[in-house]
Amino acid sequence: MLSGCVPWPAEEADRHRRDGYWKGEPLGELLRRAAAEHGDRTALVARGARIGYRELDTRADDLARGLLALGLARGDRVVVHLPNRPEFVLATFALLRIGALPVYALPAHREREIAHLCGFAGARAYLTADRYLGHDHRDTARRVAALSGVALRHVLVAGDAQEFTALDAVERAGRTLRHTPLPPPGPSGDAALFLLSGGTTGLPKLIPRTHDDYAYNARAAAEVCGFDRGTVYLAALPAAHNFALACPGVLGTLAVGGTVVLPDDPSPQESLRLVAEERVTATALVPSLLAMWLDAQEWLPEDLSSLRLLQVGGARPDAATAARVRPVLGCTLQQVFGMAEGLLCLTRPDDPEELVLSCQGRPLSPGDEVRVVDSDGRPVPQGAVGELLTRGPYTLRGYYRLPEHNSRTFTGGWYRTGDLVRSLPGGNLAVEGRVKDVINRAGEKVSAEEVEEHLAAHPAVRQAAVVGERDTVLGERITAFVVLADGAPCPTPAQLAAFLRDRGVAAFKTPDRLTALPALPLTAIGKLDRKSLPTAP
Ligand code: OOB
Repeated sequence: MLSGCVPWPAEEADRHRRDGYWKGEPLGELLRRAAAEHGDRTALVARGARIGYRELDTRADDLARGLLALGLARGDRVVVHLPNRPEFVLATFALLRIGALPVYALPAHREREIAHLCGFAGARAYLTADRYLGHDHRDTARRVAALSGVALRHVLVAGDAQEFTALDAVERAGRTLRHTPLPPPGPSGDAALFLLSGGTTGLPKLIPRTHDDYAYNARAAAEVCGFDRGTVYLAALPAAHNFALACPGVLGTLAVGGTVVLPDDPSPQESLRLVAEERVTATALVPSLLAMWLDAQEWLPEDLSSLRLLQVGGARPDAATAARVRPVLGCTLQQVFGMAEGLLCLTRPDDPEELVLSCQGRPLSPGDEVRVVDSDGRPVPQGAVGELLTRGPYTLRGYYRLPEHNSRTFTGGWYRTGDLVRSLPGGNLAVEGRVKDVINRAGEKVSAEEVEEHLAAHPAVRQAAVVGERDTVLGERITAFVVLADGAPCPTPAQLAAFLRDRGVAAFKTPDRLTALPALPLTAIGKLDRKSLPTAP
């Protein structure tokens, strides 16, 4: 077990194996098995190119050998910062096969987040793309590599690498080494990869997911969603996010021999065009993107007759938007309440429509345990709102290298989700709010504390407080209150956005509203009292 990761207690691990959840298969083998069974079928479609299972499997091995030749080895952490391109999938399997651990950054992250991840994970390598959506990621790489505290040995770039190492050259080098055996896979109970937490604290925390637990996550989600070799899954959300990676997402689709379609850009137009062109059967969206799909489809309809299942999660959709799915898109809605930490709740494809529209689903696994408790940790009566605690075969037992935080967030193996839910008959849950200081902006989780720290660094700002406010388009918007430095003018929205961009912060963390106040409300013991901030008119 990698140091800094928290294992399941031995008896529980035994139980998860006995109950058949953990199969002892390394994640890198998921593709190997699929290639053996579905060799000639199409695994990936991107920019019109099609990659078959056998080819993908061989190329992943080539890249794995190339990475080994570079000096990467078991236990090394590699920050993977790639959009939804074939290289994302190739690099994932290549790293898994050599026992190096991908740390998945989101495409929108910039050098602040990347530097933190590289430093905190002690990453050996940073893997990114040349350009994506107008941003030159090689610039990010240059800035990160120049920072102290980051001990990167390699910067690998998919596409035009300039002064960095080209990923395709690593793969080519690996192709010449086909006679060298790959190292045997490590124990399947070890961490395989790191996902990022939805950000309650300053910067993202790392969530270790083991081979056993993540393979189960992907397989079980694929089963519940009825995925099979006929499934064509469109990765409309970043594959670096748990939802599109393994719920069932890319991994769940590949596990059953289906086809993954990777759009060139995340726009609804491009996605809807691909649904029609590739006969997509399933996809996953956050509610704000769903609303855009619905509008786009009403204005410029595409042939969506192949689409069967539309997963919506990451935030709670409003009832009116959810109700438009069947009439406008002609497919079944599935509500998904999940978290990178583990627990996944889903409505089932054959649930009655009224149920699907009224809750966020029920746990994926019979091995999932949930409790709904009051602020003293006592169970609330059925149907009452309380905080959700959970544990089970694919929910983490601790964040990477954060023992103090872990001692507050986990009790007896139970993970405190920070989400307020109501438990309904049949084990379904309705998400009612949260107790954590996170803003859920269009499904992106933004830590209030992190944005406050950035704002307080602005020369015109003395103090800052950040909250989420309801917003019809975003679900929640980021509202900031600042106390200005003596005589300083309040920054305009454009100035503020430029300031945060220059600091290398992901654009989705920029406040949508900014208001100057003479002072911030404090609690009796002098802490910031976010609840007493003025609310929007
Ligand atoms: C997904 O994962 P994360 O890690 O980005 O965010 C998790 C948090 C949850 O704790 C909850 O606060 C919120 O996002 N959330 C929802 C929700 N789904 C997630 N809140 C209300 N309704 C929902 N349906 O967001 C994620 C991971 C896997 C699958 C789907 C979503």
